[in-house]
Amino acid sequence: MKLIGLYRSPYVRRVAVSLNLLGMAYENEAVTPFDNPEMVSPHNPLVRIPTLLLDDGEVLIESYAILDTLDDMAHSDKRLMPASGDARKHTMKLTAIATGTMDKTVWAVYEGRFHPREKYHKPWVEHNESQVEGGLAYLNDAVESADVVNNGWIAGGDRISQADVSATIAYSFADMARPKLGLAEKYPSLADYAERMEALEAFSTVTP
Ligand SMILES: N[C@@H](CCC(=O)N[C@@H](CS)C(=O)NCC(=O)O)C(=O)O
Repeated sequence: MKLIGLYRSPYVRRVAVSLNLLGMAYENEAVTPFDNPEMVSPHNPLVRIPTLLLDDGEVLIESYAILDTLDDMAHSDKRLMPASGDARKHTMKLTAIATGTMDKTVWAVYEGRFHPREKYHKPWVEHNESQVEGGLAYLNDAVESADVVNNGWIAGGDRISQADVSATIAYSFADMARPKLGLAEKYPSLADYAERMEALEAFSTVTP
């Protein structure tokens, strides 16, 4: 398999960490759609990352669809999303909040990156940042109520799930992209939990 996209993208990184946890081999092509659109466009009409080239020639896009397919390809013991019931609902919700937090961080970043200075609209950036903080506050509460700062998994259960992957990456990405928000001080339980997760080999081998 070939995973196209830089690990600085939280969506690419959640696919990479998931591939590591699922024990699936892949190569990474560390490109961005802005600097190297010609590397992405032959495979993905939207010219976005992540784009995953499977060994059978099929191409997968959109991280949620990629992750769903990888889980389907994996042995049931390793899947990162529970198959059904309350565990699935809870894991899916935490994962959705984490992914939404990534989206809002990216939107805040893009406002500064792609608009000329005179068109930069600070209230829109602040609106997105407040949504980022809403997502992180929820995940911080989830870490505290599941009592998993030092041990265990954010969605409960006896093994790591997609909620751990996405919550960790959402926090780490927001902290890297918006350092002035002081996120570690505001969400200390999430920060400590993310530090513990980031030390796992599946994460530490694919850093931004
Ligand atoms: N919903 C998509 C988001 C992917 C995304 O926004 N990727 C960014 C890089 S972080 C990108 O390719 N941006 C280029 C663009 O949208 O034009 C996913 O989950 O895969």
